Amino acid sequence: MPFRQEPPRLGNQYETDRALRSYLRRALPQEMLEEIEPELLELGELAGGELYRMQLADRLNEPRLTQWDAWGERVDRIEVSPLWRTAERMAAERGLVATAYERRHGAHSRLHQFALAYLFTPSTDIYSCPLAMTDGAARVLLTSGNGPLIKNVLPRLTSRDPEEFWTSGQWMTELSGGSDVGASETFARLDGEGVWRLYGRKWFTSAAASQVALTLARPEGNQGGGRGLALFLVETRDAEGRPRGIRIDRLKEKLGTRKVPTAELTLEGTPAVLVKGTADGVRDIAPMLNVTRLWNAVSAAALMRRGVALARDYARRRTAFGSALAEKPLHADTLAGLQAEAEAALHLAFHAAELTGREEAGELDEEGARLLRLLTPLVKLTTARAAVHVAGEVVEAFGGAGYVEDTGLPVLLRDAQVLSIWEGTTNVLSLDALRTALKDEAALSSLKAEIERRAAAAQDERLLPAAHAARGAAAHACAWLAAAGREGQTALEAGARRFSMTLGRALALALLTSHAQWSLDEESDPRAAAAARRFAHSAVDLISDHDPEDVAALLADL
Ligand code: MFK
Repeated sequence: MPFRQEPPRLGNQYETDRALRSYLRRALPQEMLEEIEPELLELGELAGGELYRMQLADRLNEPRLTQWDAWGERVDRIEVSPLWRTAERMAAERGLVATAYERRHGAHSRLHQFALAYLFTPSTDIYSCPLAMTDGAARVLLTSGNGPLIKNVLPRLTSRDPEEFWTSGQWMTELSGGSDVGASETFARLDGEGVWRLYGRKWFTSAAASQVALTLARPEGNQGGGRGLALFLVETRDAEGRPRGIRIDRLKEKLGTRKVPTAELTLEGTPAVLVKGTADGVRDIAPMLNVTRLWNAVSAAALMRRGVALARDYARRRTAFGSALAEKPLHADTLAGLQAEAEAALHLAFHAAELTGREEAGELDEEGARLLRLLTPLVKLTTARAAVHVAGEVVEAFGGAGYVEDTGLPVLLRDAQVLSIWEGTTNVLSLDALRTALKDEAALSSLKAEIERRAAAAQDERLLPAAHAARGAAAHACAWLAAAGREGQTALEAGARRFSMTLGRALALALLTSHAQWSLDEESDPRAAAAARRFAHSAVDLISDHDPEDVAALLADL
């Protein structure tokens, strides 16, 4: 028989996810889990079967922009890939956004929703992007108090009927800056009929095929910076499907997320509705940022899980030097490190989801809400960085096959890379976390206390060093903040990423440790403890200071 290599295969992505199932068993009331499990099993089956096969078959399809029709009419139509069309329908029917707003399970509804999203995301080519933004827009509208928008638009965003369901874009980035949103140049003018009209260019608008979008513009006469911007809602098309004062200049040629129709737009008097006031738009859109950052974290955990599932399966099917890769000590050791990273990300992302759900259900006190404000950027940046690392290792675990497009593997790395860029880069979010920690000492103290409380749950002797490492890293980060604060702003900013990553990874370790104790006690399962021990040895405490002269020397030419 000539040599024949079997491709990697996926099983039911819920059934085979020990870490997710164990987490949900702990976090959810038993009767709720029993109620939602059939849905999770069904989606897990689709994600590992039909949807995954469709995804492989859909590999070469990309969104298409048609700017003109045959008769010279400007139409700017975007056609998305077949898998995206399926994903849109499924997402509505399965309540990928709606679940969080129907609140059938009160504070636990967010966990229900994100368990679905975690299963759905890796098999639907980043359709999670429009869903994240739709969820963020729904949250913004709900908190805005804008009666007409809550009455007319919110039900669309949270509908389970594919014919009714609308997605929302989030148009913030301009040529002048993706991070420095306050530098936006788009302006808003009231026309003679009292309608706001927007003029300007939006340089990076993800999922431009959405029916509505939230965007920022400066009402004429307003001050510069973020304070002078106002938040608007735009309905993108008229009843005939023509763009409403919007020109789609082109689709972006991106490294990854190539199924996402990310566009450059020119707003040419686009009619828009004020969501809240005529200023403070950055503050008004912030709830959307926090929701999309949470989606980002869940997506990061989900994509890591997908990569590791494929690599683990392949290791059993691939033979080299006389035995399966899974039997090779070094290969097994490498995969074990990736599994621990993926489990850490799962706990971190779902911890933030848990708090978000409690906040929305009115169960979080003032202290909890401030903790969540600090936690959200930390969770986003920590999981995104880990996802890029894990995706790189996953591709490598396949050798040359991981580098070849028609295996469907390189896309894992390309798509993972976006997670640390959009919705706030690692550095921008590190600075956001630093500012929040400095402004709100109580939030940092709450986070440290949370890490200590989770670590203290570990009683098993073999978990104690991991618990100790989590507490030590958190204490080190807090001590560094105090010392750098005495040195001044330059020292604080230069160390902000190490500070944030240390807090994020320390919290992940503490969560893993406390869950591991629960799993030992309640499930007699030693595997979560193995993940905690492994993660404890994977660069949790990153605090260090570097001489600014060394930094300058390293960046000096010649
Ligand atoms: C797979 C799923 C992924 C999801 C899909 C994503 C696709 C989307 C593609 C994109 O759109 S990428 C574009 C994303 N862009 C960003 O995320 C912007 C990154 N930059 C920042 O986050 C900056 O920190 C920020 C723009 C917010 C800074 O702007 P400013 O003008 O310097 O604002 P400032 O002074 O920091 O904040 C203004 C107010 O908002 C303050 O409140 P007050 O007015 O009461 O003082 C802040 O406290 C508040 N604020 C800012 N960020 C907040 C927040 N409040 C709550 N949560 C936050 N995150």
